[in-house]
Amino acid sequence: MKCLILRVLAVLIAASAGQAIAAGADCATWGGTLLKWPAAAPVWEMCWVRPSQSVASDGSGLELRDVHYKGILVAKRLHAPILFAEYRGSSTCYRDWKDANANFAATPPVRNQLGVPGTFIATTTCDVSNAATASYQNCPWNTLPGSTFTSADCIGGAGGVAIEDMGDHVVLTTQYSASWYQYTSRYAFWENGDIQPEFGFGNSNGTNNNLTHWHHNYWRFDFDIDGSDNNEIRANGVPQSTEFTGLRSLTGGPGGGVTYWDVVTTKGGFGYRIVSGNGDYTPANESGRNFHTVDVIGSRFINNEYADRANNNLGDCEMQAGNIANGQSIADTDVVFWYRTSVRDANGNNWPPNCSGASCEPQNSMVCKSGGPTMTRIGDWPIYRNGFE
Ligand SMILES: [Cu+2]
Repeated sequence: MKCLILRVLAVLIAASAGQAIAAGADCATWGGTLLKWPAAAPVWEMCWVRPSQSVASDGSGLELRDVHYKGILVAKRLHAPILFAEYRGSSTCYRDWKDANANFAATPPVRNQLGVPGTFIATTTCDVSNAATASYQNCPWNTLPGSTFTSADCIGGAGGVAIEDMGDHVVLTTQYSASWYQYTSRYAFWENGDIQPEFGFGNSNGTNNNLTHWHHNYWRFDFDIDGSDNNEIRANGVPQSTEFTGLRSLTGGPGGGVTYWDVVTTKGGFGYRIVSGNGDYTPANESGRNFHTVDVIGSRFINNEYADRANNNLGDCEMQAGNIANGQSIADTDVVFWYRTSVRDANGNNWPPNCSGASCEPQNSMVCKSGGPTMTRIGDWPIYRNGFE
């Protein structure tokens, strides 16, 4: 009873102070399947959506909606609606689709439900692809040396999402295909509030791995810290007032290149810091084709603006960031942060440019590469509301 009185009191105080009242994920409104983790005393709540059901033109991969941490809204939507492959020394390039569920390995207790994984953790084509030139085809990757996977370990033709309770964090994993490419999308949500998105760029049969090429994934992080209004984006701590594009810097800092971005609520100053991962430093426009020239975009939220283009035509190979960052105010409003992770797959004889023999990067095109930022809580979060003391 005492606890209930305290809780009612806390809600009344929060309401009178004009603060949002703590809440959980509302999947009846947002769609998707409710995940509460840990099951007994949840700190994370969200609605998850498999690639085939995701929003945006030709999908947006693994999509998470109405994400809450300890009763406070973190994000309206986390997803990856823009995806490309581009090739060196050829006119070929693709804007890929993101809505074709694909097969990967996951133990039955974690298939499309929260569970403890047991004998192995969710494993994708990217996860097993560690050889320079080998193609392992599809789960259970019968040509993988030493593999113990069997077809019963594979999640099945309809695909889905593995949701693994790892004790101090929960991991959501899925795989989707665009022809021979097999993309891993994975998120870890930690007890302390950290979020780690990971994107892996796999290939099932080796097609086009004789060409040095790049893959680009653009996440769309629609943060809504403690509500959709009154948010702002800071670059190296500096609030941004207008939509922007930017480049990441490994060695920058105050006055120099941007090494981190924050999305915070101006009412309370708390939010998330986004720091690039080690795998994310493939430079913008490394191919020289001028298709991918920015690492991040800060934009104002616009309903149904999920990409730089309204369609997803396979041949539209240029990321037109200026269609998203086109001069609108982003001060103290509903904002979206876009983040590119790219990798390079080298064929062994033409990278870097003008290389020959031993001066070329050895072939690594079938070694699956992955990357992604780390997002950590910053500021003074009101995590004591609504019984989360
Ligand atoms: Cu590749």
